[in-house]
Amino acid sequence: MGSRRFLPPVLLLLLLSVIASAAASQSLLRMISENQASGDSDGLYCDSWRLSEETNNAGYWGTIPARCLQFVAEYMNGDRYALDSDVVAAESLAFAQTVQVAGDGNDVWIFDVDETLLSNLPYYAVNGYGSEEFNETTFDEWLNLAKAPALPASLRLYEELLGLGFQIILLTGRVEAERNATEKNLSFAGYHSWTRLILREASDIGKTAVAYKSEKRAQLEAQGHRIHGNSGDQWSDLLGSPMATRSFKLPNPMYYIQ
Ligand SMILES: *[C@@H]1O[C@H](CO)[C@@H](O)[C@H](O)[C@H]1NC(C)=O
Ligand SMILES: *[C@@H]1O[C@H](CO)[C@@H](O)[C@H](O)[C@H]1NC(C)=O
Ligand SMILES: CC(=O)N[C@H]1CO[C@H](CO)[C@@H](O)[C@@H]1O
Repeated sequence: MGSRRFLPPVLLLLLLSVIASAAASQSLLRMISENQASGDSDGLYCDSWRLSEETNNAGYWGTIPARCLQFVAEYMNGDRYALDSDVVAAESLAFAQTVQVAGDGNDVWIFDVDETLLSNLPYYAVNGYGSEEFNETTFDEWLNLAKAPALPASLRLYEELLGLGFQIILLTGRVEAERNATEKNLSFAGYHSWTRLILREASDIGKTAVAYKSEKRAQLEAQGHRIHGNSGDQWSDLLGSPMATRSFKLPNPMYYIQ
């Protein structure tokens, strides 16, 4: 017979886990309320800030919070960014595989270019990871070097979509004058066989990205294209009417484009 002096093992485990989770939530509270400048609380805060900006809860923001510079630098250079991008690509492919591709050349997948197909991380790494105001002059200089590498997860997805028979349309906020540099680096980075590369024409300058990209999607639909998927690192790549059947948001904690 069991002695009443000892708790049954299940109850003991329950008690221990209650004590452990109470201790964990207390230490969590302590981390949040303690010195806001400490590295730990910055990490915790910045992870929540990142969730907020990725989900568009933050809406427009100009530069990253100053206390998040180290967090964003570590995120962008570490495994987290690569893995987050891999998971987005895997979800995109899982959806793409459910689409009946008709073979009439009208089944379309749209990709944005910057921070979607190509990575400007080498530029942002020497310009404060989004903690500094955007400088169009130095960014355009970088862009014209055409040295942006591919995002590995996007390059794989791109190949898989081509294999499934999708027409790939690239829709970027870059301007016509940058067509050559953009084509050159897309090719050097490994991209090929896109159906169209759409850049801002003179008449598109000054439009918000949402307005410009929605108009281009409307034109594509008017031409008979069915836009199944749309991949972009900005909400402004994806929002607005008409929308793709499914939109896929890639991570980007460095900047926000309206
Ligand atoms: C952009 O960078 C250039 C070169 O460093 C500098 O001369 C210019 O003042 C900067 N512009 C802005 C708006 O910060
Ligand atoms: C782009 O390259 C083509 C040749 O491939 C050239 O004719 C054209 O002038 C170039 N455009 C710009 C804006 O440099
Ligand atoms: C990563 C990559 O392929 N970058 C290339 C971009 O294009 C330039 C030429 O314009 C190449 O020098 C880079 O290697």
